Amino acid sequence: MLSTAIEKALNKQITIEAESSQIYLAMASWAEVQGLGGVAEFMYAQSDEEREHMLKLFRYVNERGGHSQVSKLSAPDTEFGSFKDMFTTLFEHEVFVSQSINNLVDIALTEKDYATHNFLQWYVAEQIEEEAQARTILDKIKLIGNEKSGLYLFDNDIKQFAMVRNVQ
Ligand code: OFO
Repeated sequence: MLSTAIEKALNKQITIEAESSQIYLAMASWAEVQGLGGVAEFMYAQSDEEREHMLKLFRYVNERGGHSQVSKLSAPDTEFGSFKDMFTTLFEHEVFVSQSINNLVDIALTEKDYATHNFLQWYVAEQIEEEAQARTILDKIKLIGNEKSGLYLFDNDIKQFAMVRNVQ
């Protein structure tokens, strides 16, 4: 059985993961209309992944005798200036999500809920991966600068990231 504090914190994380999915969907749409098909595919895949993260938490809360909540979501930004700005936003968002997961781990320990603590380790590992991936992408973008040919290759390259993560 989940304590009220854990149930509340897990439901807050459900909202954060659902909002992450919306944020990346908005990024997919922006990239697609800019003609960046590879980036768009990557963002569509990220958006799907975030929905999976949300559902995993959702099912866990009910499985442990809590009640998962479907809440109102904040509308994401829909304009990103440049693809570099967009990936910077993605990186910063992942850092924010990692902090939120860390807070959850803290609450699980305070509540002596070792099952939830164990469950959350998957998210801890996932966040390490997602932050590392975003950092690698930003490094590539810095290398390209404003070069058009570089952007073309990058747009092609980034599809690989989405494919690698989908088979993991
Ligand atoms: Fe849910 O992993 Fe990104 O945010």
